[in-house]
Amino acid sequence: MNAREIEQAYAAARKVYADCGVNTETALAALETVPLSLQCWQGDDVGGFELAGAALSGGGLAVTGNYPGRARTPRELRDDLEKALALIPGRHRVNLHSTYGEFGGEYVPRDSFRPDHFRGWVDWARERGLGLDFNATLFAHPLAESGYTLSHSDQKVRRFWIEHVKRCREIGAWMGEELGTPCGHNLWIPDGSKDETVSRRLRREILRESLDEIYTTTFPRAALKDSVESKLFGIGLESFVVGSHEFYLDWSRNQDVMMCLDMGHYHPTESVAEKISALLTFREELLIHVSRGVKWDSDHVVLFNDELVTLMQEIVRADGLDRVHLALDFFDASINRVGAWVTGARATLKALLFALLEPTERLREREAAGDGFGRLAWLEECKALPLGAVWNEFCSRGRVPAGTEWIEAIRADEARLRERR
Ligand code: RNT
Ligand code: ZN
Repeated sequence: MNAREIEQAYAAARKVYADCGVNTETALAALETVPLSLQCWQGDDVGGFELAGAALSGGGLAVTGNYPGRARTPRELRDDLEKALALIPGRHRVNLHSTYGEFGGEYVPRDSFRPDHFRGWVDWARERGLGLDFNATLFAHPLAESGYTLSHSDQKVRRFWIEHVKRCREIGAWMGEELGTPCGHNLWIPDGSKDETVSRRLRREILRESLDEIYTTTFPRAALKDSVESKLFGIGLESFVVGSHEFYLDWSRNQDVMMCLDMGHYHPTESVAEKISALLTFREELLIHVSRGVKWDSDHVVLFNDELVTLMQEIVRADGLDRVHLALDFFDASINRVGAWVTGARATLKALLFALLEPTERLREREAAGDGFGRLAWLEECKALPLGAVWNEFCSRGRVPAGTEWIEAIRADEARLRERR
């Protein structure tokens, strides 16, 4: 598709939307302001660069597949991120786990991580105008093996993890200050158990104490934005997860800490989209981990499907675009990893554009008039409006490939990845 074809198709689409009362220029302008946070861990199967760490183990997460080309060094990972970002329209952020520091060939225990271990990332991000987000890492570690970290009953183990999270929040705040854009620090812990657990209340009391201690330290909001992420179950954590939705919802109510809702962390028929308006009634901000659950997996590459579209509609309809942060969270080692990033990120932005192009005012009028049929019929008509033409225009303005060209760009990059062993 050449520039002229994109332009012509867009001009026609603009008219179709205008006839429905939608201004495509307003939608494009809004979409441009939305950053996605790209998860570094898609590039190396949640491996990280800790000497002892290497591969992900336990902790309720599982990465499957052995497609060639896994990034093995920070340099390779940054190269791959750049390749991905060059195919995603808009200005975005990079989300790091603490185990992705540059530790100079030395084993640094997690309770001793420091900002200078992340100097290389910050310099890189600054040069490219990217914001950074950050995550404490409480899995893939001998002290997480028992299945408990911040809710561990052994005081020594618990201290280790409390200290780790404290250091990660400090590092995050430092990143936010260095880059002049608040760093989102998200906390997810794998605590829980495969089978019937009797002392559930005890575990939750311990977790509460740990959190209370960690979050007494506060940082300027311009530097750090905290969030806590709940989960229903994980692999090997089928019966009990300490940090459940209700637990964090209640705990964070009186804290300056956002809820993080991961789209793969709820009952399969439970809608994360439906929670947006409830949470925005009481909270200033939220974090969404954009993911796709497939049966018992919660981390498939995101696609433009009903869950994603409904989520975006709820954010837009609730006027929550600047209060809901979007971070991608999936990892697939069975396909080209750069391709996975780009597929998920483009799907997310395209779903958001779909929501921004909704004739919401018309729908609200129908609704207010009690015209249920009219509302349904209009919702149905929206599905066949020329989204693709507006999307291509967005890509073209953002100087990234429109149409299917990005697929060829991923293929052309295969040889570079295959050299890695
Ligand atoms: C795990 C959570 C968490 C992780 C990342 C790697 O179930 O979704 O967000 O995916 O921290
Ligand atoms: Zn998540």
